[in-house]
Amino acid sequence: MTFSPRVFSGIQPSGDLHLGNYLGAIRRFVPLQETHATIYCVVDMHAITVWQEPDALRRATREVAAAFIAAGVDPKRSIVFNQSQVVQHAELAWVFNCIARMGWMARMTQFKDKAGKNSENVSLGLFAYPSLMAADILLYKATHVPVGDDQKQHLELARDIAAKFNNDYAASIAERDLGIDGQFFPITEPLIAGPATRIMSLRDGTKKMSKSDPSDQSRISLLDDADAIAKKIKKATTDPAELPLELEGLKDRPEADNLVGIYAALSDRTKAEVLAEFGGQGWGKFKPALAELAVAVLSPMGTEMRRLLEDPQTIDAVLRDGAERASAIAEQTMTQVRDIIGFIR
Ligand code: AQP
Repeated sequence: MTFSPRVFSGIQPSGDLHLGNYLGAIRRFVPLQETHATIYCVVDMHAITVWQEPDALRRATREVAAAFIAAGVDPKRSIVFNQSQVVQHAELAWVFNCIARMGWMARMTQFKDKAGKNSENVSLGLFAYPSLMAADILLYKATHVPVGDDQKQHLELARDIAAKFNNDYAASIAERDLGIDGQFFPITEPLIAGPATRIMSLRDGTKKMSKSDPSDQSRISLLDDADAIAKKIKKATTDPAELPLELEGLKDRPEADNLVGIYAALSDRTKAEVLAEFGGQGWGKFKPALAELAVAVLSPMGTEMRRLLEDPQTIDAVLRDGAERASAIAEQTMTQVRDIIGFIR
């Protein structure tokens, strides 16, 4: 017997959704609906690991839900909800806080990047973030998680937590016959592939495109209109050389590599195919072509997001319905976890 194929992925409502979130994650959610049971979550409890204005958090939560739907996620086929409505996420995260080791958490590069020199002063939640992420995934016994490359280390930690739980409680799992080949939790596989696993900032090709970058010019927001998208691409930092003919020529040219990667991802081609068309040409040719492509792909989605956001009550109803369906699965897992651990109920 094996775990049935199930996908879980989450996005934080922590600011403007951007092209990196779309290409690295959201866009890939849609075809998975054909092959897997799919659960897509707006992870609002993750967002509050750094300060969020309450009204901005509500707005951003609806914006992420609208992006899922506008990109093609069908909330009838998939479960679409916000994390805080399913309390079992917090409950399982606590159990995992007691499974994960301090040393494992201390190695997380995203915590080090986000805390910077200020690590004494950031929230305990930011440190424990990967444990909540493991709970998000494993509450649904998800077998696959589509994420961008920046989340790879957190996913490895989720695998370590699942393996330690399976091992620590092996006897209890076997006694209750709750395992599949002895495993209560699956060892989840990341789905990280293609030319867009890490989209970089438009201002600095060595930095990840991110919601929390203070410069709006660093990212293409999913709510940018056609004009703003084209302007940002036109102004994107580049080097003076023309585009190379071969992939090898993108080495040590982070900005060129990033823009070619974005073109490849948006046109469903490889970077080599893009260079076969544009190699030898200058930015004056390539940037307008990229702007046209980005506008063609992104602006219908932005328009649909804006339309959906005009009716927040309908979005809230989708999230409530998704939360009910998610809760049914989550409670089943937690009932078993409580028994395995030895909690009386
Ligand atoms: N630059 C990126 N390229 C490719 N994928 C990316 N993702 C994020 N940035 C890029 C993917 O988007 C999903 C959601 O990410 P998240 O909101 O949970 O948190 P994050 O990875 O920390 O994203 P941001 O935009 O950088 O947010 P802030 O600035 O708030 O930390 C994930 O699958 C992620 O891999």
